[in-house]
Amino acid sequence: MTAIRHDWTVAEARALYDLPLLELLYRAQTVHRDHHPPDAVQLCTLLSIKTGACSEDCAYCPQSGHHDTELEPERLLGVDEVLAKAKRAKESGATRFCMGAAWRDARTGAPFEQVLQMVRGVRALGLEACCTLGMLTDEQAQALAEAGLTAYNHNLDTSREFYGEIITTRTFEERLQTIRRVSDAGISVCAGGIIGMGESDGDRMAMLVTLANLDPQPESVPINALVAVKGTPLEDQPPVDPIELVRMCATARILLPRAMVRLSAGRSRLSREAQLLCFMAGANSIFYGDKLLTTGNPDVRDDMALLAEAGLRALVPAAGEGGKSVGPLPAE
Ligand code: SAM
Ligand code: DTB
Ligand code: SF4
Repeated sequence: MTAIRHDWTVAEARALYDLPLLELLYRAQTVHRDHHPPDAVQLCTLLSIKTGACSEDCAYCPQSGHHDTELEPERLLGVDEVLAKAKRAKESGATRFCMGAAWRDARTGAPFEQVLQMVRGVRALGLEACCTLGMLTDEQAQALAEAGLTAYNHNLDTSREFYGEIITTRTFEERLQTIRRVSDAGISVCAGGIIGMGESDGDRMAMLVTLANLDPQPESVPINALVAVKGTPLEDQPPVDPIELVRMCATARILLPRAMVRLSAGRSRLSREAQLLCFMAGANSIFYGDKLLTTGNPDVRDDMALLAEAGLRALVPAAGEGGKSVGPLPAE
């Protein structure tokens, strides 16, 4: 069994990332099989519960109020509407329902109570519940834990060094602080980042090393390839080379052996073969549903066909706490 280490260096991570591709894949697959079923993929569905007009200036994000994108802002959705969507996600085979809000920090008062009700409702459907609401106080983290939240997503997005090139309205340190609060409240941490924003390989590795050296390591690590949206400062970034995404997934798998490595934004641009290479590299979770937050995602029928043709199965939460088991693919 590969040990979990919290003393990774950027040089070590780079040495892995730069290995000959087949050697890197072999090592990642070896670690993967030590900790996970070899043929199972977790299906998570995303919903934007509050869209756009965000006060942060994240250069990649179509929802920032600082950029002139074609996005129509929307108020916080009602509890019934969200739970109806969660029910539909469950029926189509998702096991985790993730709710995202374009907030700098989670609201207080009635809107926060509304989110707590959504969390309780999603859990009552038998789904894992995840939220991403921006920065949290200790009290908010505690309240989310009491509502039964399974995981909280809060990405580092990039390295500490490159952070200021992408976001100026908050710091990398503030990001880490919310992650600590979530962890201290007993909620699983989901934290990852984006590639394709103009960062160096060293930045990519520094981000993975920061995540790996958290104790405990995050339960899930989303790896996003930038979706270059018109009107954002990163609109002209060239698409990520799929092989770099494969290398990123493989290095994440080796550094964070137990984490669910989620192949996240940017999947629409990937060929079936590139996605399968990412699974080979240790990615074992995807966003499943026709939309991410505001941008497109592969059609669910295409995803089902891809998984079925490759003989992959859906990961289902085990009864009781902790652990996962493997189930059949959902029927169409
Ligand atoms: N406002 C909250 C926050 O920033 O933590 C939650 C929502 S935010 C949209 C969640 C994550 O989506 C970001 O941290 C970023 O990693 C990812 N994301 C946003 N826009 C993206 C894009 N254009 N391409 C790839 N990933 C993106
Ligand atoms: C994550 O790392 N990726 C998801 C989820 N966590 C919240 C969001 C991707 C958003 C892509 C751009 C959009 O659809 O707005
Ligand atoms: Fe706001 Fe989150 Fe988008 Fe940044 S990534 S602009 S915080 S919604």
